[in-house]
Amino acid sequence: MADPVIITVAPTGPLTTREQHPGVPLSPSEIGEAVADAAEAGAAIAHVHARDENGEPTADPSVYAAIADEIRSRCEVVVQASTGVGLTVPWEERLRIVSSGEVDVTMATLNPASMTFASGTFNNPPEFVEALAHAMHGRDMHPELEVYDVGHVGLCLELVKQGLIREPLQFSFVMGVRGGMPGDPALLPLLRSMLPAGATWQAIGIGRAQLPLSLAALAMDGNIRVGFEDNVYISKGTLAESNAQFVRRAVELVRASGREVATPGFVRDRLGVR
Ligand code: KMH
Ligand code: ZN
Repeated sequence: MADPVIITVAPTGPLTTREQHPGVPLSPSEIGEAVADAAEAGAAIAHVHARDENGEPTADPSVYAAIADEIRSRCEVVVQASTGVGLTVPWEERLRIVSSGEVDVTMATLNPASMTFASGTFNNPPEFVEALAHAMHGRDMHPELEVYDVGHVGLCLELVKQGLIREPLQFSFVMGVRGGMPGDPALLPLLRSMLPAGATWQAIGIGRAQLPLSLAALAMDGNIRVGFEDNVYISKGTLAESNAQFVRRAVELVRASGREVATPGFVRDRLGVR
């Protein structure tokens, strides 16, 4: 019997603009509202990015703390803070999200390698990755391991060997970013075969890759992520009404696949997070 499907909503991201979608939530209260609607629809995890008053990505711990508060005052989802933040924010600032002690979340992202990302550079040097894993471990924040290429799995497993990440591991296969793996479902069996027993994984399809990768993940015991961070079109040429609409469609797909939708409580038990 396959596990229930964990639906993560990623409502904002670093790159999506109001020009691309007028409804992208930017302020902590907008993010709180969008996540509450998505949680009502069936999301169990909220993957969040902070923006400043100009709508630009920020690693300011106080904004992350405000987002977590806005979400927790409305719903029970597991809050996962992005430490990727945005391509223009230096890693020393990004580290403060988990090292400052200001942001009380139980999950945060860990991006294991530097890479070309769309038209920019995503800077994750080894000393940052190790410091991030160390800080998260010390604060009982569980990492979401974001894998953009096959070799990134091995880098994550090295951190496990060093005792910096505890099991069960949670992997995300991010596919369709320029500079990373293409959005091709045929890669999923290979990626899944590289994971240790007991790990969970989700497919993150960017743009038009979102729907086919969600369908493939559902057929393979995987989990899915939806939201404006990854894609704003519910179908070709049609903007989604909201992040919650993406979650409602994900729930329909999960049910059609014969699997159940996971609750936040299931996530907490499965991953051992608060
Ligand atoms: N900010 C992007 C470069 C994360 O959330 O940790 C990648 C990203 C990863 O969004
Ligand atoms: Zn993100």
